Amino acid sequence: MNQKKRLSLPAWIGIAMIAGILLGGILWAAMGAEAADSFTTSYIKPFGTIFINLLKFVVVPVVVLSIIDGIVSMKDIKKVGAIGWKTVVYFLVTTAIACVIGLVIANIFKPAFPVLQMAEDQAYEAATSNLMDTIVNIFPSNLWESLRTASMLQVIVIALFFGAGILLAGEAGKAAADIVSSFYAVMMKVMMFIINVSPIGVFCLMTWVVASQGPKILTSLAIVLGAAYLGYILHGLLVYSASVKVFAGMSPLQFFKGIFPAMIFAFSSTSSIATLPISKECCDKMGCDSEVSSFVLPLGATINMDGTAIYQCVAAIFIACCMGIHLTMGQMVMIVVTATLASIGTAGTSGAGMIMLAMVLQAVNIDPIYIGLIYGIDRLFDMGRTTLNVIGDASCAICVDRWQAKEKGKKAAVSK
Ligand code: DAS
Repeated sequence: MNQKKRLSLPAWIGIAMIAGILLGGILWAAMGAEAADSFTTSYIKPFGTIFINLLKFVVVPVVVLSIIDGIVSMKDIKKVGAIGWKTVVYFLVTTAIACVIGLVIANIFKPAFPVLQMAEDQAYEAATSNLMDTIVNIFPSNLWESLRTASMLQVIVIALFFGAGILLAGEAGKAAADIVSSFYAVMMKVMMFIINVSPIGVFCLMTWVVASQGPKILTSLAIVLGAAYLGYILHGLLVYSASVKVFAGMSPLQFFKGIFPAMIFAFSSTSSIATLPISKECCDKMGCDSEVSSFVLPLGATINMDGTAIYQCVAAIFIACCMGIHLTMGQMVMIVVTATLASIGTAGTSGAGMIMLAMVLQAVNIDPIYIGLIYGIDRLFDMGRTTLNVIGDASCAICVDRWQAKEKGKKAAVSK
């Protein structure tokens, strides 16, 4: 009996996005902006709010568990020694550069971002604390209060401490590591369920945005999407080309040709974890030692997300701009710090980065509900950011592998 072919999630998200745009446009044209905004805000947006609330509900446990799980997965760091530390340093430096690129591009595109009339009725209290207060406030004084209030930087610091504690506890921490790993697997199932019902959220939020802002918002969405992709491309061409050239002596063209099959799969699947087998095969074909790629790639798919970091910086600036919010330099730095740390907590699965965006927005006091402005096209953002994430993991594997080979060569020369 022929199995009825079910539509894939991306197809449903695409249908929901188009249906939302059409319904929003019809309501805007038929009722006028004000009436359409009032109608959709009263009867349609609440269902989108439910979806964003579900995202906010999972963000704290997902961040805590994924960071702890990511740190604990480095338990072999003592075994792989130099590989481990080189890998973590490479990840953190490239992700921080990605955030800066994202911020610079977002600020260049800022004049083209719209200030939406909803900004007038949002009394926004800019974060008034100075940088030193911000740094002090990153460190939690009360575990439960940090978790209850979703103070995301404090949540991350808590996760880092517990992850390090489990690592340092050795055998005594093993039971805790297993519990974290089990809870993380459960939490990922919960998150994937929320992602799977996301077409409902996409439809409702897209309808509300287009009905209240008019079809002109689509131009703004195209601009912010273009800004993110410009960031993806610049980071990939500048940072990874320079890395493989300088640290691995490999021609960028040879590298991108070698990783191309993984790029295509990442772009279509929007999942770094699902792309792992192809990334591994590409790196091994480029001569990467299997021990290095077997350590770097899975770790990278868990904690290295340069594309996601760029997306979060660009999206945070876009949403702030739409809300008529001027972010200070201190808040931009806060976005870089939060996006870098958020990328560690982002799972290598479809749509995970958008969930972490809620965390970045909360760090600068912006209500995550305004993710709804761009959520309808998140899949389009995700295709590019996942591709960049995968390229970043592969470039790290190639560079660390060549560093190791050079060091082994030097040691051999010295011992002669
Ligand atoms: N889709 C995620 C990945 O697999 C990235 C993201 O959602 O930001 O890397």
